[in-house]
Amino acid sequence: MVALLAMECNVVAKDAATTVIFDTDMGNDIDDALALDLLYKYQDMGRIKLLGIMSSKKERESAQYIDVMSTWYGYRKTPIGIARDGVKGELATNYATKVVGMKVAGKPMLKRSVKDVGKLPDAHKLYRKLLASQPDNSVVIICTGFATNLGNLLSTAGDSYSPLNGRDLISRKVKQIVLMAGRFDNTGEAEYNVVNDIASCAKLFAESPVPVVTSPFELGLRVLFPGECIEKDFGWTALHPLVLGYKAFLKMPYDRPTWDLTAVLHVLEPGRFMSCTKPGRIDVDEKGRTRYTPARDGKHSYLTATDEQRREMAEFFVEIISKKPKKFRIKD
Ligand SMILES: [Ca+2]
Repeated sequence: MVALLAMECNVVAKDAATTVIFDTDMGNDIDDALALDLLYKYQDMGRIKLLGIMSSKKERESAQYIDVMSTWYGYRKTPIGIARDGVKGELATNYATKVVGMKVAGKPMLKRSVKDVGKLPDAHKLYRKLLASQPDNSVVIICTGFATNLGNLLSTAGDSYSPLNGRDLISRKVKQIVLMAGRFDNTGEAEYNVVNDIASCAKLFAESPVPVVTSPFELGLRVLFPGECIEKDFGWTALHPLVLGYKAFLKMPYDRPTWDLTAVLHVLEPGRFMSCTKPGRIDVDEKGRTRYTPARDGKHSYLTATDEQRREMAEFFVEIISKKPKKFRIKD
């Protein structure tokens, strides 16, 4: 008889670069851009390899802004996938659209590498291509937007990249899926990422063959990134897509919850700032509300932090994000 293994929460080895795919609704909230900064800083340190970035938004400016960010950080070849059936975002606060539209003397203010984002591959196809190319049980997927692309991936059939269907390909190649999604604070409210694509999120929790860990709404809500950092710590650059985005998102100065950053941090620094609940099952109801039930053989858990850990996390985010990327340190 084979004993059931307890669900591993902190799956990332600290001595080797972890391979990561980042799936984001870039443009809806500035925390996605802050989270991508963390990923590129850890790639600078050789701690992760960012295999690809997927946008779950309908607006093409989301992918354009991702391309601008990747180019600025020196990673212009990072593959980008788009959701042709993506969720339509809110336009008034969309910093991605504002930043990619910024011009100097009639030309885009920030360099980009992708000529036509409309020709980028579908995210679920790019997932298949990237996953098929990796060693078994090696990839961590972080999704800080809607589960649209992962839902689509789960529904794919075998193709030229792999004979495996989406579910079996995830089972073979992915170690863990980490989300920013849901809430477990007994308010009866649904969380934004879930409620914007309830069907895909419910499908992901119901069908994922690998462990799913989520950072819930109430965790990032209480760890604020300070607007003061944006105002004071970036005197070394006039053209920073993250700084421009932060300033374009809401009226300055403002502090912002770090929802998406906490999900990324769990992968970058496993066990250091947050704990996981015991294994359980997370269900999504028809209104997008999430419910967690402990279960010994469950594949789901969510992240929690003490007051002290939240303070440490907030300081750590400022320390990493205010650092110059490697590309700029070399020039000094
Ligand atoms: Ca997000």
